Amino acid sequence: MIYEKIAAAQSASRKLFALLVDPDKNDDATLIRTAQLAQEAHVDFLLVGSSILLEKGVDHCVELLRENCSLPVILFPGNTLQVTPKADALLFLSLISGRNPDLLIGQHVVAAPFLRQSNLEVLSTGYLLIDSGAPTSASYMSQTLPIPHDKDDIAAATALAGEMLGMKLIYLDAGSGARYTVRTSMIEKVRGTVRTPLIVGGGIRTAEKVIALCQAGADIVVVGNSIEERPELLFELTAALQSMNQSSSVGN
Ligand code: 1GP
Repeated sequence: MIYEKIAAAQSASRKLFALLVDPDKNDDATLIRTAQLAQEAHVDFLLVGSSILLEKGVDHCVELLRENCSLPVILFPGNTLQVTPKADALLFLSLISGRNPDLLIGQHVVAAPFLRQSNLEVLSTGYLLIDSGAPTSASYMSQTLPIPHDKDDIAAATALAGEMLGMKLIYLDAGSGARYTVRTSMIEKVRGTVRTPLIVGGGIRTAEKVIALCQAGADIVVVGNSIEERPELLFELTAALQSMNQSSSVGN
């Protein structure tokens, strides 16, 4: 089960890398190549989803990824149309930084009976959008205000409420293509407040940033845009994470 893998990695202080794949931004050839690169780079998970899809659904994308690598595929759906039983798991996102009831519980009610019939592992996730210097697709599409980037205490209290509500993962997201990542001080504050595994994404472009976010307390880093722009960067980022994991396991 994917959650067990995440929890075990967290207990062992082993950081995980998730590659975000946007079905609209990839044709079949790129998807196949991405799956192969992800496997070669020892990515831990593939996330599939987008704030909005104009061209394609997730079904075909998930199928192609699964045919071309053995990595677990987790849905990161922008809406209920982006759910397919062909993936391994789904981030069942509740947008707890916002006050849009549809994204706190409404869409979940629509999706729950379908999810029950599928074999998808449902990963209950408290999802926090963090301001990153400019409006993002996620904040616009959700019609919610992100948490101001320097309000560490609000992020921590929100994450704590999510944990108290029983959410198993907390995701701090600056939004795809964010100008700035989530600040390390915010990650530290949230890490010091909740015990759940912490996913951090949005605007990650360098190995130094991957390391800084993990050292601040991220358990899983999610990267999408920068790898679409420069696929070979994947090896730099995963190598940085793996060498950090090695040195922390030697230190233990
Ligand atoms: C967005 O956290 C993800 O939801 C990834 O962001 O595409 O900026 O890497 P990027």
